[in-house]
Amino acid sequence: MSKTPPTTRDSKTQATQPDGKTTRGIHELYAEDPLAADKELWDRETDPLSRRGFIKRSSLLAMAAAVGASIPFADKMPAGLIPAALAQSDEPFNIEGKEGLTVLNDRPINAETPPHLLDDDVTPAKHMFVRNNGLPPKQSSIDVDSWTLEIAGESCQNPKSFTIAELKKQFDHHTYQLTVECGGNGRAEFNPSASGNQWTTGAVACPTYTGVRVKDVLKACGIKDDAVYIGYYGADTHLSGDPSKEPISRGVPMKKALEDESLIAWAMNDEDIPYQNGYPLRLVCGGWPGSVSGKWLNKIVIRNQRHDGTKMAPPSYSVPKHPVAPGTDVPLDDMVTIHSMPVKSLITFPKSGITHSDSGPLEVRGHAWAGDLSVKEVQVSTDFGVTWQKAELKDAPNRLAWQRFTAKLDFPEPGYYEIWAKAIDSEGNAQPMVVPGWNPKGYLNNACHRIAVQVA
Ligand SMILES: Nc1nc2c(c(=O)[nH]1)N[C@H]1C(S)=C(S)[C@@H](COP(=O)(O)O)O[C@H]1N2
Ligand SMILES: [Mo]
Repeated sequence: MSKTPPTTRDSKTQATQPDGKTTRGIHELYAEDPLAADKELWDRETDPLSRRGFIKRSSLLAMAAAVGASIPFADKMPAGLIPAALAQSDEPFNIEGKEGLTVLNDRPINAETPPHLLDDDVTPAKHMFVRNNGLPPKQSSIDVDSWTLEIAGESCQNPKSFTIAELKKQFDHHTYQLTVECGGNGRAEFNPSASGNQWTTGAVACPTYTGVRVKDVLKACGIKDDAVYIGYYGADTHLSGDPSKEPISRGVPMKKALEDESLIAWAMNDEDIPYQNGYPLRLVCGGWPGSVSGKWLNKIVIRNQRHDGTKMAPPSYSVPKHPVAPGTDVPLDDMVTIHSMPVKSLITFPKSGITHSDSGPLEVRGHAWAGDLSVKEVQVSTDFGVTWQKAELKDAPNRLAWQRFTAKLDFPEPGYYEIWAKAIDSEGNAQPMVVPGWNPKGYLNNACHRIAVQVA
C-alpha cells in the first residue's frame, strides 16, 4: 500500500453533476488511471495483458472494509472498477456544519473557503476549511465523557491519561485566535502542477480556540532533558481501512510545543470544535503548516528524536533546501521540513468580479498573517503593481492571529481594474508578485492575492 492516500491530481478531470456540485476524489482517481487507482487504494496488482487483478488478502480486506462487507466474488471483479457502493455515494457533498465551501475531494473530504466568506475578523465554524488525510472517527463512536488524551513517549517521565473533564479541571484555560493554514494552500497555481488537493486560496482560517496549554500538560507528566520533539496521534483511520496504518501523525520541535499559544483545545469560537475540524479535542499550533495541528487528538508523545510519524519525513510537508527549476525531481535528502509559514494576505472584500458604481472610493479589506512573525505593512495596488498605497493595518489580538487591513481606493476612470495586496512581515520579507519557488509537492505559495473590479 502506498503511504500516500489518494489525492486529486488535476482540476481538469473534475466532473460536474447535474445539480452543479463537483465530484472529486475516487472518481477522479479512477478517471485518470484505473489500474494505478486500484494499486493506490487497495494495493491491488493487475496483469496489464489479461487485466485480471491478483487480489491479495490485504487488498481484499481493505476493499471489504471500504464497502462494509466481505466480497465473495472479489477475484472476478474487473480491474479498475470502482465498487458501486463507493461510486454511487453522494454522501460527502453536504458537509455537516459547513456553508459555501468548495469541495475539492470527497474521499477523504477536503473543502476550501472562497475569499469573500473569510471576511469576518474571527472565522465562523461554518466557514473553516476541512483538510482530511484519512477518514474521521465515526461521529457515533465519539463519546466526550470517555475520550482520553494519553501523554507518553520516551522523553516523558510519568506517562498519564486525561479525560477532557480532567484537562479542564487540572489546568488553566486559555483562549487565543490562531491562524491555521494548510501547507498546500495555493498549490493550484504551481506549474508543472503538483499532486495533492488543488487548493486555491481558501485553506486558511483564524478562529479562536480554547483549551489548556500543551506545556502545562506536558510539564505535569515530566519532560525529560533529552526531549526534542512532540508528535500527535488522532482517532481518524487510514483510507484503506487498515487499522495498522495511521493517516497522519506529525509534530513540532519542543520550542514550538512549549509556546504559550500551543493549545490542546476543546472549543472553537466558544463552541464545541466542529466534527470535521477535530471534535472533541485537537492540538493547535498556529502559524505552522496546518498539518501539525492534530485533529481528534488522543495521544501526544514526547520524543527524544525528531518525531517519525506518518507524513513527518520528506517529501511530506517539505521543500527543497535550495531553489530548483520547475519540474525537478528532488532527492529526499535535499529537502527540509517546513516550520513557520511565510507572510501572506487575502482580500476578503469586495468579492472578486463586483461592479463599483458609487461615486466615492471603494473600501477594500482583508487579512494578513506571517507564520511565527507579525505583519508590519500591507500595500495595495490598482495599476498591476506599478504603484502601491499603504493600507491601514491593525495589530493582531494576540500572537499568531491574522491582522485586519483596510484601504480606500480611488479609480481615475471607469473600466476594468485589479486590486492586488502585498504584505510585508516584521523581518522585511514581502509576498512575491508571482508564484514563488516551485517545489515537488506544491507547498508555500504565498504569491499576492488579486481580485477583479469593474468601475462603472
Ligand atoms: N488527525 C488528523 N489531524 C489533522 C489532519 C488529519 O487528516 N488528521 N489534517 C491536518 C492538515 S494537513 C491540516 S491543513 C489541518 C486542517 O485543519 P481543519 O481540517 O480543521 O481545517 O489539520 C491537520 N490535522
Ligand atoms: Mo494541510
